[in-house]
Amino acid sequence: MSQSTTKQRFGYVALIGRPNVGKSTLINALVGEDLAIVTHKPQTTRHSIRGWVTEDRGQAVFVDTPGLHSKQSHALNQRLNRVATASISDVDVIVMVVDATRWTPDDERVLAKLSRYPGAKKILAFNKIDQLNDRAVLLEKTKALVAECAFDAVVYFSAKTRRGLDTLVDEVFASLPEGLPVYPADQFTDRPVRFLVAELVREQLMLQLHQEIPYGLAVIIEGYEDSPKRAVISALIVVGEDRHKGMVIGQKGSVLKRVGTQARLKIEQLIDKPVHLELHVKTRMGWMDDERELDQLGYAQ
Ligand SMILES: Nc1nc2c(ncn2[C@@H]2O[C@H](COP(=O)(O)OP(=O)(O)OP(=O)(O)O)[C@@H](O)[C@H]2O)c(=O)[nH]1
Ligand SMILES: [Mg+2]
Repeated sequence: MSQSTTKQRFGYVALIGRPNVGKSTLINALVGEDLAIVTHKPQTTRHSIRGWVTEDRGQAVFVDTPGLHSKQSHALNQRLNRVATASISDVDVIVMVVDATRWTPDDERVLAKLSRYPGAKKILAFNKIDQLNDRAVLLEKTKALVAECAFDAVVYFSAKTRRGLDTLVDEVFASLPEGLPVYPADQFTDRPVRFLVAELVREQLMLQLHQEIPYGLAVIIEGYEDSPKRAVISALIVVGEDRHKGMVIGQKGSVLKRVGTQARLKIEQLIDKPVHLELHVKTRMGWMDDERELDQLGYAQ
């Protein structure tokens, strides 16, 4: 069949899985942009984020989701699970992302959800094969999982090294219905720059703060003045307890300074111009359990 008569495909593809399996790393690798923040800590992602890939054969709109987890210690965590579950309810393809080196009870819970979506094609996607030692164990696991759930395809890849990614993309396009692209080919996400900027600040906070502190932080952009030469951005870091404020600021402001510098460099890469970034810290007591605060901070219900 010639190119012109080949029907294009279009559809939505949710990436779901427990925290830390590499969903955000995967969407970035697929889209070819740093769209979703990535850290080595679980529960990094807090929003569903769409990023699309446009090719001659059509357009696949990937949806990154928060990691589904059983420890719902705060109202925020419950919202994150709801966001992830809502993201899979109306898609054409569900990609269940799994860490090829480790299966956990949280993976089991994600698997149990899949049967509720009989209308979607399902792909079992083993990530992190660059870290895999024992192929035999993985093949056994694959057999057991395929027996348990009717997957349409199984793929093995590394989002980090990109090995095997083409096969995943082929399987995704093969599973999409016919249709024409809906989103502009010269864009890659429907999230505004302000959102991506706030996330880049939160990424640095997640990386540079320890124990429970990064989980109790949120970032909002309070000011964004854009001119052709530079952007002046003011971001507010919200902490849920007064004692966290000093830790975020650090001795003589050292932590905040490091966070600001690293985040600024990444924001400059994103918007391709010099950035002046101001960071402020404010306590909003118990925001993680306050439904109104969660609304105001932009967390979906
Ligand atoms: N070795 C290796 N590490 C990977 C790979 N993919 C992701 N990682 C690492 O796994 C960690 C978690 O990656 P994320 O992409 O943030 O995982 P996530 O599933 O989005 O996590 P949540 O947002 O918390 O649900 C990071 O340290 C990544 O660098 C891979 O293919 N190989
Ligand atoms: Mg993530």
